Amino acid sequence: DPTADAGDAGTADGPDTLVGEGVDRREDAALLTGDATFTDDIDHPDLAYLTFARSEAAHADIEAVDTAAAESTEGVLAVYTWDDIAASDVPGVLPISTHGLDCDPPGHPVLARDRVRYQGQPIAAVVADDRYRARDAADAVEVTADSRPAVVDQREARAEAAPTLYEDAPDNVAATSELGDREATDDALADADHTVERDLTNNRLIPTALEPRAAVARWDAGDERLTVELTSQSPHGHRGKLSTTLGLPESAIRVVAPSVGGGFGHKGHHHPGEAAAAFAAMDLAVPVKWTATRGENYLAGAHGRDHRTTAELGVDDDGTIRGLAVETDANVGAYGLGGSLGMPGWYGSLLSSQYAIPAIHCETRAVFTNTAPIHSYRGAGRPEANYVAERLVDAAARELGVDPAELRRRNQIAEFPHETAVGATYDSGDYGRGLDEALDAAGWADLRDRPDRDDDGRYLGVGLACYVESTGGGMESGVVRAHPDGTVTVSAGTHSHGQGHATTYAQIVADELGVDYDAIDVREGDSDAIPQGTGTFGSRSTITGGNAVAESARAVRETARELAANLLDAPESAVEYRDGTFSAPDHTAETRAFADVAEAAYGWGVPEGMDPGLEATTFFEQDETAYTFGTHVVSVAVDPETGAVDIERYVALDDCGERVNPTIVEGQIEGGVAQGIGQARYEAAVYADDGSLETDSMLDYAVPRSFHVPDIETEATVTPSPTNDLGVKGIGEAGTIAAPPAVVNAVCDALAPLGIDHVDMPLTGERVRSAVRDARE
Ligand code: MCN
Repeated sequence: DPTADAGDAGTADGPDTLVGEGVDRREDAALLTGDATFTDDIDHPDLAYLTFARSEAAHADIEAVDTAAAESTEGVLAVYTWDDIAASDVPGVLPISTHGLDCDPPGHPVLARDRVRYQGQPIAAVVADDRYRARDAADAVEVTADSRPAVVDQREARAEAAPTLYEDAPDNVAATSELGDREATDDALADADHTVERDLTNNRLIPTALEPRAAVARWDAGDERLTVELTSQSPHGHRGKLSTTLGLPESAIRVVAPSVGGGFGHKGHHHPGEAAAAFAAMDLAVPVKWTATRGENYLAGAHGRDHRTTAELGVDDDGTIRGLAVETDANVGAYGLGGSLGMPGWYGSLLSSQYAIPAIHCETRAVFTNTAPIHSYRGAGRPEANYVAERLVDAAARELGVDPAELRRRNQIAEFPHETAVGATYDSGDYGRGLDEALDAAGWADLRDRPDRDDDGRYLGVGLACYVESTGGGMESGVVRAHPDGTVTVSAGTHSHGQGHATTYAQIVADELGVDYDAIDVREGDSDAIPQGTGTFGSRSTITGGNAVAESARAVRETARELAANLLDAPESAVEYRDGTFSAPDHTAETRAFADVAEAAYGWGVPEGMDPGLEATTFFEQDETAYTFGTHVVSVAVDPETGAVDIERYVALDDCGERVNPTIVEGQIEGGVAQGIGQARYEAAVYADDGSLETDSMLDYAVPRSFHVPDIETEATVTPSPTNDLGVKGIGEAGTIAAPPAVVNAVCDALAPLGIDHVDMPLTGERVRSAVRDARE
């Protein structure tokens, strides 16, 4: 029974707690039996369907858009181009944060104005009474365009002769940023006994959520209110962005996120589809649904990663790391979405990984290319940074001929808080213990002692990666409301799209409020019902949302105690609360259940001077970042003839502070590791030179299947975070951060006898085989 009763809650004044228990996820039954409602399941009377006519060219000037044939297709209600938006009072441009940019690029227009900059950019929107008729009509839109040369690689885009996307960014650089101290790093590298350098590619990824992006928009002309149901990680964030794009006040917009089939970062952003559906619903006064196909999601949804980096690490004979110099060109695609153009600027803040590196310098350029916009994909900057640090540390170990675990141990940070050379202040950790326990669990010494090859001639290797992940950040709301019958509704501005907040928030509130777990209902995803929210990304929900609901629960408990004192006719200080019951044994034999107090709170039991009601709202602001950490160890066997990589064992040790629900934590790690293995071994978005996306379907873009992912052995240490009362750190992205370097380090270790010191991700059979062939030549 996946919704097995979690049992009685702990009590506020008592010792039992649900936090720390692996309570079964209460959301799974609906998700697994098909009872959950996803956006594309939503139906309304007179529902119409919107589809885009998209640009085939990656870079072109639009001369004419002929919509006549599309308009005369049966069932078509409207065909829109930019001219229709321009003729309305809707701004029609997705907001972009220009803070810190070297240029002033325009935001992404909902429909292309006079120029397209990536393949798949929407040019016209067709609305019809049926989704297939809409598709047929979209195919009938005739676009006349004058092609421009395209550029897809960020380093080529910086060359003088490269095509330019924006006139005020002639070198295609949107922003250049620096972290750390260049001079100190140059000196440290010059003084170091050894330096190692690597050119690294962090491959471009496409988020593959089960449900592509989708939206259903309704306009109530009487109320002048817009309701948009959509696939969102941040309903209030989407409301704010729709408000800017549509020129409507936020009070006129309600955003509802029903069940969302995975987010992985790309459902935090505003894309043209949601705004176009809203524009059409307001214009036509009918509900309008837009659902991206898988191919459209691949072509024009925000992609992730795509860094090209040159990095140099200095290390002394005794293994002391002296400095790290990093230069990165980050592809940001053709348009900024929200703050995406600034993202490459902070990626370097995790380059110190777990090590006390006295000097680090990182220069990053955010570069426009004729490719789909790039934003965050699970990990968002942290996997890129950790990959650089952990590949370079491995390279240094090889240069010195020392055990890579030993080199790491010699440099691990041991005292906290610790400020790194790139400005991150690590809150707490026990890095040495994490490393040792991971190595023990994996049997590191035995794995290192294996012969180079097994009986089948496969090369054997073992690798590890340590990591540090910044988690949390910003404000989050949490409301706890007790109803007159003693049941409780908890709501938060975060949004669960697979993470299990309905379970973990209920565990937290059950403990803090001392009511039964089953009496607690958790709500997220409705901007009308929840005061304000930031959303779910950056592994922030447990820290911010969790502490917000915890604080509200404590406030409700204290209000209930005050009410109980009145009902029991006892001083508040004499009131005890145990097993959901208030008593004052020194004053009366009477008791009051939490439900009695809740009922009294709404009328007859409220003493003079107290307001009726039993609820509290907290806006929790996290001032300091909490840093999750861990060590992942991987052993592999590599077939030199086929290039096949067999991951024999994968051991993940992670420390996310206090664990609210260790089972959910393990699930999050396993999901993240699967995606990290996807990046390391299979996934890469590939563009042809003319800007056509070659990997525009799941036939060409290789997401790992379950049989590609080994059993992941999870281990944990628990180092509470001093940054918040619950002592928690986030865990939602850890696996995607640790897995890529751990896998690549293991494969490079296996191939070391051939003299191979690096193979770029993804480590497909073809790439590995070519590396072996080149090495043998
Ligand atoms: N948890 C816990 N104890 C902790 C930390 C977390 O019990 N110390 C639990 C939480 O209570 C929550 C889950 O683990 O139920 C994840 O919590 P947290 O680390 O706070 O991360 P968020 O809930 O903010 O989730 C965001 C993170 C991100 S950024 C991406 S991307 C991601 C991810 O989570 N996308 C996911 N995990 C995903 N899982 C699924 N199934 N689908 C996605 O799209």
